[in-house]
Amino acid sequence: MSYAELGAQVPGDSVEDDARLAQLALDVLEQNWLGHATRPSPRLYPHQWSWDSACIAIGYSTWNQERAQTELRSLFAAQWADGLLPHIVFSGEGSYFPGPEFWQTERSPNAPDGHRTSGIVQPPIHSSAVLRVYRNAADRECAAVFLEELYPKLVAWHDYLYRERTRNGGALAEIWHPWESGMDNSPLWDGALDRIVLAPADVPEYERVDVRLTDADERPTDAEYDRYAYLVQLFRDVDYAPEQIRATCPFAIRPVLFNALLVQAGRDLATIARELGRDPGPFEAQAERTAAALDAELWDEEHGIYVDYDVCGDGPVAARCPVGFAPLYAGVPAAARAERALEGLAASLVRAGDHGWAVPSLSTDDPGFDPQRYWRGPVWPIVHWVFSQAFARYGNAALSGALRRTMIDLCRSGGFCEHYNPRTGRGQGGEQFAWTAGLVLDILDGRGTPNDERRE
Ligand code: 9WN
Repeated sequence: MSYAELGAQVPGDSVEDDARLAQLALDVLEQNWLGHATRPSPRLYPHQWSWDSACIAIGYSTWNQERAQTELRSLFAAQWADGLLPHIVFSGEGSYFPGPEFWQTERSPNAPDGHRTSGIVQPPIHSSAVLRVYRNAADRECAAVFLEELYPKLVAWHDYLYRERTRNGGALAEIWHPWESGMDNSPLWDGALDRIVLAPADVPEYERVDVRLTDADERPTDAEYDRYAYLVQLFRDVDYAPEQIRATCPFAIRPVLFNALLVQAGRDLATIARELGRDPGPFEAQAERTAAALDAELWDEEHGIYVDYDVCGDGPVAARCPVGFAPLYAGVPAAARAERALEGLAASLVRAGDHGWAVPSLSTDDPGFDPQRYWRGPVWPIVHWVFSQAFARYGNAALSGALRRTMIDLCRSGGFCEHYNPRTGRGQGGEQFAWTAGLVLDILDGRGTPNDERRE
């Protein structure tokens, strides 16, 4: 089926009881509210996570401005002196592996006083979230104070990424741990992780908590966790010094999704700078350099998709997942290439039971596809949110709407879960999931396009 036919087949939005669903989403956020931030899920993830929080703030933004601002303020309060925005800010309660005693980030001179955090990052969607919160705010005076306060922190975060996470003058950011991608056990990391051969003595002592709390079949394997823990130990051993990690880390990847989000975030940071009367030039230039590098270095002409680059393996990552179309979200490809990528994205859609078109995290015809195992098949709300905006940006309102309706339908029937089975639509992973609720609130708010496409 062609892209155009698929779009034409999608039925129009039929909103049944969106107000009720919004209230349920707000209830989930309330249940996860820690008093200063929102945990992703009551049992599985009892602390604050970086890209979850950005999505949660986007969700709060039209419903509760103060919460949205507090969410982002508390995340950035734990930013490191060198600009690193940690992927977890520990809340003091709740069991999670790896906890602060495993990370030992106090070894780094850059770690913040008074906050316990992890020592790695997550995808940089924060400038986009801050801009969204600012634009949706009803109390303009408070919003202006918020924007002024967050601006230097966002600048430091982007500076960190361009200073520490690029090399040889390149404009694509790299990750040093699968958790930094936000897509922990995606097959995208298999090749790089397979090269890390561990003797038993190399693996630090640890005990998983996740498999006690949720179905082990829906989680990464023990072999993957050994490597996750090994990499953290490696960072810990060099006191989280970025130059040493860059020189020695056996895992370094330039991911498509991470960089696509960075392009949009850079443009949004430029808009914020303009709003505040500062110079947007440096952020526009960074965003356009990263966009150009994505298009020039990561496009795979043979398969018509963008592919991650394995820095240590010195070549493109062999695995291909639908997130390889993420540059569409940031409007990176033009003309024929965009058309081909949109066709490819549309061809990757599957019917999630009776719930409509869904983007699986791995193609259902990939030999490694598993409808339950985390980032190896299940449908993730963040991926739907990204691609509903991608379709909207390129003018396919029907498919954009279809992806939004699917998310609404999945949550209405199965609750706000961590991820969903792409064959049946069954909710899986953690329950009462905050960023699922946050993104659904944004979807219900009817916003279908990235920030720079919107009208004021
Ligand atoms: C590790 C919190 C996070 C999400 C990630 C998701 C999962 C953590 C884990 O949960 O990762 O950061 O323990 O599995 O993969 O995207 O931010 O919801």
